[in-house]
Amino acid sequence: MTDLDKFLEKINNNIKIEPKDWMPDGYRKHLQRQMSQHAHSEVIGMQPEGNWITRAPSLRAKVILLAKVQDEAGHGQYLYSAAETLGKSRAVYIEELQSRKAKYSSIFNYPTLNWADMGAVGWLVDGAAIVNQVSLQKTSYGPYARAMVKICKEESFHQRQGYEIISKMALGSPEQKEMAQDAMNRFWWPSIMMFGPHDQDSARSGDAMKWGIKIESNDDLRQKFIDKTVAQAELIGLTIPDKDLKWNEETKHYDFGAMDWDEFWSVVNGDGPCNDDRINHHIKAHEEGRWVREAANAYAEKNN
Ligand code: FAQ
Repeated sequence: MTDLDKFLEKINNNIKIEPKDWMPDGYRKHLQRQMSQHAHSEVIGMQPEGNWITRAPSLRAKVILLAKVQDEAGHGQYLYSAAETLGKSRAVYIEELQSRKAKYSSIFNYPTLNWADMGAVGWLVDGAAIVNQVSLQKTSYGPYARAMVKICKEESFHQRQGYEIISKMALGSPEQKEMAQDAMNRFWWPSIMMFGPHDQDSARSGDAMKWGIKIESNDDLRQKFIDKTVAQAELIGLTIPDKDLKWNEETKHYDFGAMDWDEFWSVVNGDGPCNDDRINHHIKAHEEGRWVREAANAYAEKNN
């Protein structure tokens, strides 16, 4: 039995692949790319919400938002640690982010303009992230699957806090309802684009499905998210900004309109409304934290 046969046998029997196991080069590279992209998304994703911590409308709202943003930092930490088990250091992953070689989720290149956006991000963005991450709990690489379990528990709280904010506004004064609907209008399409290109255009999906990295396809996950979110919007009287959205009795799913893929690729390739701000802010924060990393390393070296 070759190394490849043994590897595929594990995948087919749902046995996790662990860091010291043999793995095909393409498997390692796919995971290095996807897991670091995922880690970068968690950390860059702190910016649009961090922007509102000092302007939260009450102490309660501030404490909740602060806890949520700190959780995202924690998710970044687990994911960088898990990604390091693939033989590449966190410093290299971060250098790839800052030099724009590595991607992070397109959604975080949109601005958060007001408090209703905190509701939309928690409800829709974390809601979409959970659908993907619940599926990734079953991914074939052990450290990634285990990181997902804790992350999913926290994401559920994030989704709830977002839905609470948006519900309060949607059911509040006419002005508040208008703000909630406006946030929904701006975040709906970018949220459903988080799942990536359609399956037939998803170049990475073939190997990822074969190797058990992806358990469900981009389109299947997107459909799951849409199906569960429509009822949540109806419950609080918000309209999903898609005139083609319609329940399909035959498929038992919602049909929905065409996404603007030109916009998607432009944002993914660096030309979204906030790409420059996000990376520049990351570089600045990273530089400001340099002394902490150096002090921690010096301490570790002294005690080795
Ligand atoms: N944004 O062939 P595929 C969160 C790229 S966590 C940017 O389909 P794949 C929590 C893709 O990388 C959100 N790039 O690729 C939170 C590939 O690039 P390449 C992050 C995208 O990997 C909430 C190319 O397009 N979650 O939000 C996007 O098989 C609030 C072709 O695409 C994850 O990262 C996109 N949306 O599938 C935090 C989940 N979509 O290789 C703070 C893990 C595609 O040409 C606040 N990742 N691309 O350079 C995945 O599940 C997968 O990587 C996909 C893409 C599904 C994102």
